[in-house]
Amino acid sequence: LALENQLRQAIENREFHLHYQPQHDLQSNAIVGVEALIRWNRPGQGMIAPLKFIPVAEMSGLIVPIGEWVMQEACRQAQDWQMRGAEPIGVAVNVSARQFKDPELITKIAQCLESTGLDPHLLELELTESIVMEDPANSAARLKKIRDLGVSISIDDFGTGYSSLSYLRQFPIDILKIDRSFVRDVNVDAHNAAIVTAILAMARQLQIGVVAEGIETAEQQAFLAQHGCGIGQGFYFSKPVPPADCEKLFERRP
Ligand code: G
Ligand code: G
Ligand code: MN
Ligand code: NA
Repeated sequence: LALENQLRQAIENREFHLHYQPQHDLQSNAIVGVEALIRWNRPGQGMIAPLKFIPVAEMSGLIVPIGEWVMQEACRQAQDWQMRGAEPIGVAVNVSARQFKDPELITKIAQCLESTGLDPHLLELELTESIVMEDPANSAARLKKIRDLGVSISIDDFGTGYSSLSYLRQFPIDILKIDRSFVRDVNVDAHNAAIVTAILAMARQLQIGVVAEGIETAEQQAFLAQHGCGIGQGFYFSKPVPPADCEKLFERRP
C-alpha cells in the first residue's frame, strides 16, 4: 500500500520519464524504431525498477493513467524527433492487461495521435500472448479497431506464453518480438536455433514482421541477420537510454 500511495504521488508530481531502446534493421543497421520504457526516479530514493512498480500499478489500476501518460509522451517524443529532422522513427509502447481491457483505450489512442500529430503508422503497441488470449473474442474486435486507426500491433515475449498459435490467424498481428530467452543461446544451442529459425519461417509465411529481442553479441546479430530476421534490439546495439542520448544514436545512422 505504501508503494501504491507513492505511485499516486508520482503521477501528480510527474516523477516518471521514458528511456528509449533503438531497434535496428539487421540488413542495413539503420535505426528504424525505438521501444519506450518507463523509468521512475523517486526523489531521495533513486531509480525504482519497473519490475518492482509495474505489478503494483497493474493491481491497483494506476497503470491506466500511467500507461496513458507513457503513450502520450512516447508519441510526443517521436513526433518531436521527426519535426526536428530525424528520419521517421517508429515508437513501440508496452500495453498492460488492465490498459488493454480499458473500454476507453481506442478513444485514448485516437486522442493521443490527434493531439501529438504523430503518423499512426509510427505507433506500435506491444501486447503479450497472455493479454490477447485472456478473452480472444473481445481481443479480436479490439485489435481490429486499433489496426483501423493505422497503429501496429506486436506480440511481446513471443514464444514464452502457453497459448496456441491459432491466434496468429484470428488477430491482426503485425510483428512478433522473439523473446530474449531464445536469442541468448541461439549460436550455441541447437534447440534455440531451431526455434528461432522456425519462428522466422512461420512469420515469413504469415507475412508478419519479426523483432529479435535481447541481442547482446555480434554472433547473435549475425545469426539473426543471416536467417532473415528483419529487426533487432538489445544491448549489442544500445541499452534503453534517455531521449537526448537516443538522438545521438540517430545521428550515427548510416
Ligand atoms: O527496461 P526494463 O527494466 O525497463 O523493463 C522491465 C519490464 O517493465 C519489461 O517487462 C517491460 O515490458 C516493462 N515496462 C517497461 N515500461 C513499461 C510501460 O511503459 N508499461 C508497461 N505496462 N510495462 C512496461
Ligand atoms: O518485456 P519487455 O521486452 O518489454 O522488456 C524489455 C526489457 O528488456 C527491459 O527491461 C530492457 O532493459 C531489457 N533488455 C533490453 N535489451 C536487453 C538485452 O540485450 N539483454 C537483456 N538481458 N535485457 C535487455
Ligand atoms: Mn516490450
Ligand atoms: Na520481451
